[in-house]
Amino acid sequence: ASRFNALKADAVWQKVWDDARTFAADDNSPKPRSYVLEMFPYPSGKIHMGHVRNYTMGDVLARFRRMQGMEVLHPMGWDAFGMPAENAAMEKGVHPGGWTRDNIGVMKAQLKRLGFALDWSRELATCEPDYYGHEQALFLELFRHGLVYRKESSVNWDPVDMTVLANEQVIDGRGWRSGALVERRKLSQWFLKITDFADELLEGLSGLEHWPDKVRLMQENWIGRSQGLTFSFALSDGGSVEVFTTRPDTMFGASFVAVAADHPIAQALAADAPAAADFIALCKRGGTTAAELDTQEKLGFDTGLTATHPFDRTQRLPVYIANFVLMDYGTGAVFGVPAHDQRDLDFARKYDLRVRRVVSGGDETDPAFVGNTAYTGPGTLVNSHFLDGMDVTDAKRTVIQRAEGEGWGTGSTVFRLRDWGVSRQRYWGTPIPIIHCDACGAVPVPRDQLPVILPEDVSFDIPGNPLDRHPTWKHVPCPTCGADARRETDTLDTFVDSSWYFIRFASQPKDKPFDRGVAEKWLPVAQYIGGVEHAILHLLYARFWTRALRHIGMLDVAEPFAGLFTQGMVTHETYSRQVTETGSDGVDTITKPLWLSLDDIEKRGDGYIERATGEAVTVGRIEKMSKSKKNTVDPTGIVDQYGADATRWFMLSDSPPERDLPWSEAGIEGSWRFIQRLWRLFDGERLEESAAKNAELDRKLHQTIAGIAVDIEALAFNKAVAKLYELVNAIERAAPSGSRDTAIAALMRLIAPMAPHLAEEAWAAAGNDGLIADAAWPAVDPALLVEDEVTIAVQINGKLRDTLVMAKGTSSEALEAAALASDKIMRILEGKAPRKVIVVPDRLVNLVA
Ligand code: ANZ
Ligand code: ZN
Repeated sequence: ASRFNALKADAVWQKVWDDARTFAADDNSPKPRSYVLEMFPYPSGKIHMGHVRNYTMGDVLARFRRMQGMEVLHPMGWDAFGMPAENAAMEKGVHPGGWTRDNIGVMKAQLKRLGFALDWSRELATCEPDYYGHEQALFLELFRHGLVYRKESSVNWDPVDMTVLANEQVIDGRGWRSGALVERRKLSQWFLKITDFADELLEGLSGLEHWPDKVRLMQENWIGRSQGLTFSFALSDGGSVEVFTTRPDTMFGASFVAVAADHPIAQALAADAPAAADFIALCKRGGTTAAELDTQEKLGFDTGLTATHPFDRTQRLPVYIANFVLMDYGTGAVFGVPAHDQRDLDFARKYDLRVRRVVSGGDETDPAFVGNTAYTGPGTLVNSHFLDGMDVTDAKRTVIQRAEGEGWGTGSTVFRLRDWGVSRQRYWGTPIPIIHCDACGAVPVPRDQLPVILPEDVSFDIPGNPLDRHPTWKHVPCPTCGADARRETDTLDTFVDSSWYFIRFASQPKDKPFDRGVAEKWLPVAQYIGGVEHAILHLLYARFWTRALRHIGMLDVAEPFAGLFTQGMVTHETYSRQVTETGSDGVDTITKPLWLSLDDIEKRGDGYIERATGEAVTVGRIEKMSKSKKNTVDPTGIVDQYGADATRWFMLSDSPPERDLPWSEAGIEGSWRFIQRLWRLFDGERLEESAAKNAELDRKLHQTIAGIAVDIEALAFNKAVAKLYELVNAIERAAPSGSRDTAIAALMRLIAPMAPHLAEEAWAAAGNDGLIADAAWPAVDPALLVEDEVTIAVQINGKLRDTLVMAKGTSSEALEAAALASDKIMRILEGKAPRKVIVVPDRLVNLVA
């Protein structure tokens, strides 16, 4: 048999598929539809192994469903706006557009080289006007329906680079490029009303049964619905302060009230008390995220005010400004119950405030005692007057009812979710289609003036947003009154681009964002595959966008992704050499690893040495492939060496797809050898028209056909691959027969989703017409799925003593004889005959001794 020339076959079949438009999806096909989608890539330069793994998984499912007779939509495009392009512009002096489009060219060729079954006719790039122009139209539709608004909001401002920084560009409070201390600045920005959909987005999660539980939980926590009570305390100065609590049951344990540094009460106090102003400034220096607030030391400033307890007018609680209260959650003010909230307890210990336990867990030695751990569990109310003896749930309900009855509070729901700020002070993004007029305010760009095209003649030689200083672009007449007006120079968050691309893939008319009828034929996406890093924001925004379009009557789809799968990462060993450097003080020396790439090292004995220096190399942990650790393996080199099919095969074979896949040379070589083994089977001698049967092999084949269909649907590719190995072993062991020929012919189709080039080559060589990509998945003969062997339990007096593997349908007499002949049974019976024998055919033999 000859050798499979993968490189040649790859090129041949990729061209055939391209020319025949084999994988173009037909909107009007009468077949059942399936939309298979992987998260589209950011065109960063070259594809990496993570892409290869992600797209291989989707590809196997897409090809398999086609063979199952479905019309499959499997598109690809580019999430092409974003900061790296601007960084490249600043660092290398290239234009973001040129850089991006060059990268797309390279990466597209790389994807094609892997033979993915993609409908390239639907390719889109979010940086092109024929995509973002429609996005602008959608933005204005949302605006028209009141789902877009403008408000002041703070941003990270780099005073040296004079630019707004994204959160990930702020490192330890400093600008990533300039190293300057970052300031907070207020800017007027655009927001999308995602909070209007908070309830829907939360409730929708329960219907997403084909999503990983952990992703649903992350979304649930992000939305963060809390139910409780909102009410006001009367203050000693005649004013009042409104608080939100999820624990109205703990009311009698309250020992203070605290407001956020931005709260109007704090601000008013700061106006004439410098000490208060200093404290507020101190609070603002720290981080402001909930996570940062949780870990900081709890600090407070006593305002001198007191608050009257609503149930006990004689009780006066001190009012503090506190650094752990957030202004934009609830009402920006709380009452503190140290015994039952850890932050409150830390605070009370520091400022020596009363700690009174009001919920008893029932098992504490001293019910009144509170150590340094707050009790947050369930229990019974104590020290709480009319609430005493109730459990927490009843007490909550009782307090809310009483507050509502007496008119001083209301049961309320609060969400952690904030509205989505979409303004970015960046060049490389979708221009926000708004014109600012001094007389008319913010005016939408009229529909016939869309798209608002991003000017290409910009420079990056000075800091700031190039759109702001472009000589002409922003100066336009007001669409309403004709006066001189200015374009909005902010662009949209790139998460907007990825919030609807799957709709545009399904339908891309020229004159509108999508054709509703066509999009609804394809949507929702049957299977979405991508990285878990998108589990929260991207998926939440896409879900919101889809629901918003439904709300305004543009598309009747509730959830965009019916199935979701988050794949594991591709990992690799790391290599390094220790280097010693003088520390920043110029005196101390520090040792740190210098990371080395596979190209920097070579094998020497059991280990490696660095090529350049000959020094010994430390083999480090297996980690996610990353540029910083230099442990990446470039897919291009691998495909050129081993071919597309071996590369794909390795991506599917070794690890469950949700787990990390350690890259190894031995692994890819093993895959390559297996591809060659398959080829030898396909290319070998075959009996002509032989009638000879091999019942065992027939059964193995049909079990494999049925089994891997289930595995592929469950995305358990490694299991499917394991079954294929078994089948191949069985075929190789089998003597020539008609059954063997049939199994080999079927095997071509079974491997076609995973190793499509080899499959096409073998299919053609075997004289078949058409493409194997269009062939039907082999039919299963249900009769052959039935197991022919059964395990028989052998019991003595009802106790399991041995098991026997017997042919199915073995007679009762034969089972009894086999049981009595078992060594174990003979030993236990010590040569005596049983008093009675009970046989349940195909199940068990019970001997009564
Ligand atoms: C009294 C109380 C007693 C509370 C107790 C908790 C435990 P979740 O569940 O996360 O919604 N809180 C309310 N607004 C806040 C704000 N702006 N900044 C910081 N904390 C705030 O948390 C709700 C609880 O967090 C509320 O219930 C409030 O403290 C606090 F044993 O009220 B609680
Ligand atoms: Zn105007």
